[in-house]
Amino acid sequence: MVHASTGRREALSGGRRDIRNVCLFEPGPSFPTPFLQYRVPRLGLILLGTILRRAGYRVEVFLSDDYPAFAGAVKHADVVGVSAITATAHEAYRACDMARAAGAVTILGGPHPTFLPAEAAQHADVVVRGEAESVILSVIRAIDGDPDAAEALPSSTPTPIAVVGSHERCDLDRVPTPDFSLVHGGDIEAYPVQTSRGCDKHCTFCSVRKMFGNGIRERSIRRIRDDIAPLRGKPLFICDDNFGANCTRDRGVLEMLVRSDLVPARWSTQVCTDVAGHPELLSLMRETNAHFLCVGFESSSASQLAAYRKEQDLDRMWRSADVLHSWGFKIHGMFILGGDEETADDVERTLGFAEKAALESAQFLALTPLPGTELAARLEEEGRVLTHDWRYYDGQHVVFRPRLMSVDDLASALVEARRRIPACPRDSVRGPNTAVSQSRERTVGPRELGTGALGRGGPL
Ligand code: B12
Ligand code: SF4
Repeated sequence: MVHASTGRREALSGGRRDIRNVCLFEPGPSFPTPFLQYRVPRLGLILLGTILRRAGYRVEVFLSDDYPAFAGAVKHADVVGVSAITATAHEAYRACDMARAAGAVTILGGPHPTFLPAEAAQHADVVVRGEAESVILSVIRAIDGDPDAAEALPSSTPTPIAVVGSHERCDLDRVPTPDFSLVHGGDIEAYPVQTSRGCDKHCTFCSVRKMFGNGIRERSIRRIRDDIAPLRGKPLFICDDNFGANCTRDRGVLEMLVRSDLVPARWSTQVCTDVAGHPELLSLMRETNAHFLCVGFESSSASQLAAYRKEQDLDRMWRSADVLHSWGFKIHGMFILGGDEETADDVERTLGFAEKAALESAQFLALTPLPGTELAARLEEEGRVLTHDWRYYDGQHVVFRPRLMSVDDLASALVEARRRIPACPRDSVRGPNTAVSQSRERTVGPRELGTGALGRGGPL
């Protein structure tokens, strides 16, 4: 089923290249964000690296704070694979351009290239769309000159560049246990562990369902135990999209931790407010040292929540904050500001909720039309997207024209939110949020967008 253009196919499979060294890189965003305080990698590159290492390739994974080491390693790399979400796409493209100039064959993957493969293809020899576990070996072998491997790839589009899409969602039990020793420099702050992929909700601003599938795919508890056993006692981040959505099964995961003597030092995860309605699950979360819970509150406005298709209301938000606090969990609230149903007063009420509910920390992100989302399609159609410069798609900049407030109002609300509420758990224990002083210059309005006046602060 491969339809890559003959020219590129020949280039990719013309003779043995003797691929040995594969270098994988997860870039950071172009502007500093509170998240950069944490060395928590996404799991994707580590899983792909594990598959390749097991197949005999020499692999190293570099995280964003390790750019100099990555740039050094590229000189000896045969293949360089770079991961991109939208906020990091600009840096991912720069990294690929640099690797190409150094003579490596380049591959781009992740949510951003998945939704914008033609754009990504301007910077890489191969673009992989969707989940890559089932195709990565064939891609590398095809690059290595194995024509059978090229034929085995599920599909690609007839562009000058091979664009591979796996289409099928992989069986999570066939995904290997991640080998974190691949990460250059080690020193991971919280180890990502994935017990499921996908989501059963339909939030309009989110692309998880398109990327990872409708509904929730689970890894068996036996395989999760294998994943966690080598991480015994270490802090974990359960990077499921919606932990607790399948309460009975998720209780099974936590019971396994207790039974197998694998309770981590502490762990965090993302949950919906519904989790507060499941005391047996909360009790097990407590027993297994769940620490910070990242709760998707989004907005205090009922009509806005309905417009986002977020199935909750302010009452439930209050109840869940009370219940989670009463169990002793710390709460990192996740909010989106600037939806079409929201006025500046609604935004103020949302900030008030975060303060009165005494959330330990909260992220207030500007609504952002991420590629692949229903929101992006609609705002594009309505001509309200102000820029496609992905550097600004980090939730800290306003990149669209809101309906019921001005760009400046929304930009100011982001700054005000930062001033009043700690932006991340670490700030909440370390005292005042130092990022606030820089926030104003990091908030984009229409004029700044035109002039490109913002400075760079990224890792590259
Ligand atoms: C853990 C997590 C975080 C953590 C740490 C992440 C980090 N290091 O960036 C924290 C909380 C800090 C975080 C922050 C943010 N995140 Co986040 N995060 C996640 C989450 C929940 C899990 C990531 C993960 O491990 N996934 C599981 C692995 C298996 O998937 P994967 O890494 O994407 O890899 C697979 C494929 O993408 C592909 N692939 C990936 N890379 C490559 C590279 C190559 C070469 C190939 C061939 C294939 C390939 O193959 C992999 C295996 O199948 C995802 C949701 C999700 N389901 O992925 C959101 C997600 C990645 N985050 C998202 C966003 C928007 C953000 C923020 C921008 C939020 C914000 N506005 O501040 C920030 C940006 C952080 C940054 N790096 O700049 C979006 C990205 C969407 C997009 N198009 O940009 C996601 C998808 C969630 C969503 N609701 O849509 N995040
Ligand atoms: S925002 Fe969270 S709950 Fe909503 S669809 Fe995305 S992953 Fe699911």
